[in-house]
Parts: sequence; structure tokens; C-alpha cells
Amino acid sequence: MDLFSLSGKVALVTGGAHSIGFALGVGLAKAGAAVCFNCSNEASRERGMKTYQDAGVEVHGYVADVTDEHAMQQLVATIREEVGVIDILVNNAGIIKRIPMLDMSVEDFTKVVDVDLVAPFICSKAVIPGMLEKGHGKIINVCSMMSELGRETVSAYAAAKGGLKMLTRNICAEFGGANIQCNGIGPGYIATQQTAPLREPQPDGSRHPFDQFIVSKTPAGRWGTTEDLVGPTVFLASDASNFVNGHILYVDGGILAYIGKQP
Ligand code: GCO
Repeated sequence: MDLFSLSGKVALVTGGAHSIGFALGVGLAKAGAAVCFNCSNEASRERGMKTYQDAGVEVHGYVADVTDEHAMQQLVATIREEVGVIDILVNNAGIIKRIPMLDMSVEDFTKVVDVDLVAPFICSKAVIPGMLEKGHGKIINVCSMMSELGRETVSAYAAAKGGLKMLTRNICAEFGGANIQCNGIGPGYIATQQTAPLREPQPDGSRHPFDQFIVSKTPAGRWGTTEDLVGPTVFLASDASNFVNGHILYVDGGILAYIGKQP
């Protein structure tokens, strides 16, 4: 099925050294793309390179701060020289701070918005000129269930991910005519380091109340895995989605469609 093949394409996965970004990098590489990733420091880059190597996947790893426009313009230029013009951008890098709103500083709120919303703007701005040159491009924003729903303590994250949904639609609006498709994946509750605190077993060995809550709210009856996100991302990175634009594809086990089991 060549429709899903990424061979000959160059992909950049931001924050691709571990967790969801790593899984997406492996998936894009296995679909044929030449995969590049960036992270915030050399130690993470080295760890990431080893993890990809252990998985038998060849990648190009770089250190670049996604919130720094100059650094990202430089990175895109370096990748152009060393690998090629970027065809696929996955805006994956993200942070979360779970703090009740009245206790959250403006600095903390702004930091989350900078990484989760401003950085995808910066990175998209850096790659779109090359995509316009080539006459095609794919931008995939890693949104969230919090692009649709709020939850206590995640005000900054929800505001940023809600904004990322609308940035996705705006890039579609502005560049769809140039054959650039910008879509999002909306992970449900995925078992990662970032959600580990929500799944930690209780001192008595019982499951975390939030773990039980999410499993009861998810028709699939389980937390997602990073691998669950790979197929939808390869689809949105491939020619199979050339007429899909401005769409957020929720990969959530059905949680957004379900009112939840009666207690
Ligand atoms: C939380 C979780 C969620 C998930 C994911 C859901 O604190 O509610 O971290 O935000 O990480 O984003 O789509």
C-alpha cells in the first residue's frame, strides 16, 4: 500500500528522544521516512540516539530549544544540509504542570503555553517555507483530550492544547491551497512518564483512584500505549491523508464519545 509509504520523505519529530515522540519516530522510520528528532539537551540526545539504535532504527538527533525561533530556524537549515528539506513535522514536544489555578504562577502558566503552543507555531513557521518550495507538506500537532475538555489543575495545558487545535485549523486555512495538510492527533490517556503520577499504586497496593476513573470512562477499558498513536500518525504523515486537513484525530479508546459507566 504505497499510499501509506513515507519512503523518500524527511520527518522531524520535536521532543522525539523518548515516550510518545520516540514511538512516533520509530513508526515514521519503519514507514520509510528519514527521521530527525530534537531535544533540549545533549544528554537527552545521546540517550535518545541509543534508544533508537537499540530499536534498530537509524535517526538523526539534534539539540534545539523548540521555544527559540532562531534555534529552530538553524535546525531546519542544518537538517536541510545533512538530510534534506523537511516534508513532515510532528509537533510533539510538550510539558504539563498540574497546579490548581489559584496556586499557579503566571510564569508557570506562560512556560506551559510557550512549549505546548508557541513552540508549534515557531516550528511550523520554520518548516513551511521548505514545504512551499517542494509543493507539499504534512504538519501533525500532538494535541490532547484537553483540546476538548478541561480538568482541575491543568488550566495552562488545556488552554495551550485548545489553542493548538485552533492553530492546526489555521495552518490548514492558510496553507491548504499549497498542498500542505496540517492535522492533529488527540491522545487519550496514554501510559507514559508524564501520566505516571496518575497511575501510581496506592500505599495499600490498590490502584490509583484516577487510574480506576479513566479505565471506567474509556470504552476500551484500558490506558493507551504510545504504540496506539503510531498508525494514526503514519496515516496523517502519508499520501493516504492528502484530502484530510484541519482535523484532530482522537486516539483515545473512545473516551470522548462515552458518558462513562454508571458507578
Ligand atoms: C492529565 C493528563 C492528560 C493526558 C493527555 C490526555 O493530567 O489530565 O496528563 O492531560 O496527558 O493530555 O489527552
